[in-house]
Amino acid sequence: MPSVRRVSHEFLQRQGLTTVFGNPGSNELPFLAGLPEGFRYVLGLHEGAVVGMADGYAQATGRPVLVNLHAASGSGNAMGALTNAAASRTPLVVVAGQQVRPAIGPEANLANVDAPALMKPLVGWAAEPACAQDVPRALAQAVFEAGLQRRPTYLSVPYDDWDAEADENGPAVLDRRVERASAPGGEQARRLAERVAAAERPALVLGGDIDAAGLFDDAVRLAEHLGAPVWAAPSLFRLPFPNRHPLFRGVLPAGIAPVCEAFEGHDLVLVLGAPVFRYHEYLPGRYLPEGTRLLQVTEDAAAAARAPMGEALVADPGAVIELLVRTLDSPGAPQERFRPAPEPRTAGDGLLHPEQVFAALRDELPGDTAYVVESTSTNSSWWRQMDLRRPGSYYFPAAGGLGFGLPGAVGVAMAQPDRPVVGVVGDGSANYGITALWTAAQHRVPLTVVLLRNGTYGALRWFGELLGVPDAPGLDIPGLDFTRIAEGYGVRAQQVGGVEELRAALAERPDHPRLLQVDTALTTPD
Ligand code: TZD
Ligand code: CA
Repeated sequence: MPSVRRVSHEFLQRQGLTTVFGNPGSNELPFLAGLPEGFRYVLGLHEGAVVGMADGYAQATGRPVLVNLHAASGSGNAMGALTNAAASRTPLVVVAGQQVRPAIGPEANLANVDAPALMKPLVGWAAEPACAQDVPRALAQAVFEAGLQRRPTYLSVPYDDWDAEADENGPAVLDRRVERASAPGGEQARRLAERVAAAERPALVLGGDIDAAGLFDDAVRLAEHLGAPVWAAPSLFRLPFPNRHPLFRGVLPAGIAPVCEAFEGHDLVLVLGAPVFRYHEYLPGRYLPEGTRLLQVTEDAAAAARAPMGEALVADPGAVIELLVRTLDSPGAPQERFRPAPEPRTAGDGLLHPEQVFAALRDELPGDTAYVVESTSTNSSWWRQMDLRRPGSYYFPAAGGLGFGLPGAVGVAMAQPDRPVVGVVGDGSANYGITALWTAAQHRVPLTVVLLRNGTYGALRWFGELLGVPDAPGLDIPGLDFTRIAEGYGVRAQQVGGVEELRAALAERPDHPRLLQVDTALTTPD
């Protein structure tokens, strides 16, 4: 019989999980022994960066990705990054090493005492196989659960298991295939179409899942077919709709009262591919205006179950879009043109306004550029200036956990080598995932990082005002020079002065990573 390791490696190969993002320790080495031809191990120097890179890579490829972490300490370091992967529904398969079986109970050094429990709230499924012979099957389950649930999964494997002989049924996992189809049934489809057809002023709310599922263009078809206004769901992590499209109304504000206000006058709100809703600021009020009904269509059964209002249908939003376009009449709404961006605002004191930076990105970079954004106080400036019309154009840390921006940009760029990728990262955010620069340099990833340096945690200054805390300590971050930090990790860097210098730099297309540091004025997120 082949070893547990051999069967497991072959399973991963057959499933196409051959790019591994990891940071190993002693417990993990036996899994990595004799990795077959075709595997690629992408080393990250900190587990937060490892998971952030894997998250970006998995989102951009749309496929499950293997992550290799070290026991409890490595898994613990990855927790913050996993909050984002859980919220963006990224299928990461985390395989962590464990001490040998006899050493776990006595808590030898590097034993992960209750490994599944450590990770449970953040992953959709976590396990440590009960015996070595169950490892290949459990690994298969980790991969399939990640794909079906669209959530990270976690498998802890005692390192003496890999050398064990597989039992005769072990190789049975090699031929497994697990798929899901979830079009609404006949009666559900009829009711849904009737509800939407009967609405006099329907509105659409689209979540990040729409872009993740490759439904960006389908969403445009549906909106134009219905002539309905479109919002992006609150706490947006991927853009589901062209942001300058005449039907686009922007990202919903992440508070109960303002969301209710936005829906005023609409009798039906159809939410596709989003939880209802990921609010942020606590701004209490009614969930919905009088006379507004809400209907949520999502593949995420947990999101349907936990929503505090409305009806929900757990189904593939793609199948529902298709159904509505096919069965409903179009009012034939006249098509206006895409809205132009306004003149960018300017700032004094030799600083650039973030709007000037974003206008430069918009004008100088190709229309299919993918942006990974982690700059929190510049949110409104971003949407005022950008013009994103393509699928997969925008990624943001889905749970607001900083440390996704730089690693996520590296992962997206590795997944899409032919597409320009730009990380737009604040001087605060950059520190949480800074080690990803090293991986970018080692793999010569052609990534541009635009580092916005305003010397402070800008969004927290704004939040402080909102919460009546104008005098909180620990908000300023002077004395950081990311050109020198980047150079230390092997990434070429440049301090950029004015708009013209920025535009000239952006017009270049180097085949290696680079960082452009821009000193910017402080703005507010809304
Ligand atoms: N730690 C982690 C892991 N995630 C967080 N979200 C925070 C801390 C808190 N936080 C925010 O929510 S925004 C922010 C922090 C520290 C400031 C980010 O600063 P920045 O961007 O320089 O990247 P702005 O544009 O100056 O706000
Ligand atoms: Ca900042």
